[in-house]
Amino acid sequence: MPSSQEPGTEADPGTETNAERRRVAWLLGGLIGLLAAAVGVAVGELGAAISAEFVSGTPIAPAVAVGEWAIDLSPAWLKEQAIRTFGTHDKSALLTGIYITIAVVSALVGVLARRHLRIATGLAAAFGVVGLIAAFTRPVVGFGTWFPALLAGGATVAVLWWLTIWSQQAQVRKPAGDPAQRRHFLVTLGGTGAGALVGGFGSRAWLNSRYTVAPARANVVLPEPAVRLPEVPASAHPDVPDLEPFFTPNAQFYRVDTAMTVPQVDPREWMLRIHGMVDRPVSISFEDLLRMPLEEHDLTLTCVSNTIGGPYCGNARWLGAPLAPLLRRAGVRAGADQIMCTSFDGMTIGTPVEAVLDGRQAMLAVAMNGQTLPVEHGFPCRMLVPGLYGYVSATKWVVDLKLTTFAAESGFWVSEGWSQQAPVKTASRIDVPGTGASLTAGTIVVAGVAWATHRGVAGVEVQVDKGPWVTANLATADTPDTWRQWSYPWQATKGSHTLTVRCTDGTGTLETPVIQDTLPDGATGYHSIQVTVG
Ligand SMILES: Nc1nc2c(c(=O)[nH]1)N[C@H]1C(S)=C(S)[C@@H](COP(=O)(O)O)O[C@H]1N2
Ligand SMILES: [Mo]
Repeated sequence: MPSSQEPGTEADPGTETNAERRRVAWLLGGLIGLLAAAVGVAVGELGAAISAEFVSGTPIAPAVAVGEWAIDLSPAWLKEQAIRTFGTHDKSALLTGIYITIAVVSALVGVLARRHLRIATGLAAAFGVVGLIAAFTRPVVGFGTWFPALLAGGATVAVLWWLTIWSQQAQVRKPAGDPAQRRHFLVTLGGTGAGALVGGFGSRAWLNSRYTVAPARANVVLPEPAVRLPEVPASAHPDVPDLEPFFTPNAQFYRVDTAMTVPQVDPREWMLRIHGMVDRPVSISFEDLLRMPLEEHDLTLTCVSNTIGGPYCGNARWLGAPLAPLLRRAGVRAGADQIMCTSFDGMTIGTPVEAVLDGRQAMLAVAMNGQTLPVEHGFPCRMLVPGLYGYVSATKWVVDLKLTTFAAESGFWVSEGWSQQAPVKTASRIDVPGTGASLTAGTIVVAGVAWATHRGVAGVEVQVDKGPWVTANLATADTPDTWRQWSYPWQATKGSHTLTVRCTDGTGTLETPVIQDTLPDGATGYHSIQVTVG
């Protein structure tokens, strides 16, 4: 093989040009880098599965740890943008982004390794260290957090080193190489790739089968409620095609949280501690909780990140233990105005003490729409306080309630720039027809929902174009803590039209037309849709 070739000269059969060599280096280097990273990711999954199988704790694959760390580090506007762009899929989008980044960077590192092996392996090791640091920033650090990262970093470095050296030393390259060695090398590359795929996905499946509370959840026997609510009358839901049901099915209920993987909290190990500025700290187990008189309560939950007309609002019949008696049992000391709620996954949410003690149905919920709380909605227990946005009231996987003051500390979202106090703002939404719909002239039933949680909805009005506001038909109210559905038979004439909705809350206050962004305490402004009538 010639050691150099004049650029542009015709290559003899059996030799290669610089350009060709460079292409091989890029291809082979990139491939080796990718393979090394794939093995690293797979081994990380394997490490997480091993710790789930043999060591208790919270196993976490390194890429997931990096994702969670990225969520922690990203500013409020970015999280907000992610929720807006990807909605409930924001976590999978982030994880996809992380994997793409790993792929691109590792391919480049593989190319670099052909000339500067030490620097490249150093970079690969640095990546492992990032995973390790991410692991140690997790709220719950144990074997299952650092072990997978260590394993992943080590495997990446080893595979990069091994394959790079082999591909350079052995006679594997055409045309001069030895066909047997080349075959062996290619088979090894293919085997490594296949091994990483099978090992990675296999470990993920193993992890998912080990690290799951689904069986424990299925075993929960919900007790007979001390307070059972009558069925909501059918008239709470206007019978309009495509209008969502009065109660949002659990599977359709919006989900907003920072958890990359849904926390798996074993109800047998779950404990809720109530402490801080109290006379008698209280600890209750899940069994204790189920033995308390549980009450049903209908409540609409809304996210502060919900934009005008947005989907982050759901209504459910919850079952849970009233929180106020528990706080009284603990004896809240004078001056304590905030409950700092902490979840199993380290989320902190500051809830006003006053809201819990003023008579509203604040609860520790264990069931949702007649089913044991779904894992993604906080199993085994979540908090709910009517009238407040989720980020200041609805801690999922809650394990700790510390009585403190707003002056002394802030919860996660508040330290990100959201308001300390956040009552749900009055809002209304047109759900049918959808915006942009093409309709036929005649009677068109317009319908939607309106909420002013804990104040109730007293009226809904619809406006066509710049016309007068006309009263819509309100469906039967459930409680002031739930949304209210409405409908309006519109005599539609041909042309393009704008339909706008507004509502009046139970105190007689009209929804504000002032347009405000979600940050810092919830969006306002009227929801409008555009339709074409032909
Ligand atoms: N542990 C935990 N609880 C949490 C959150 C979170 O990120 N982590 N997000 C809160 C927010 S912002 C909202 S709006 C509600 C959403 O509850 P859902 O996902 O059951 O609809 O949960 C709240 N509780
Ligand atoms: Mo939220």
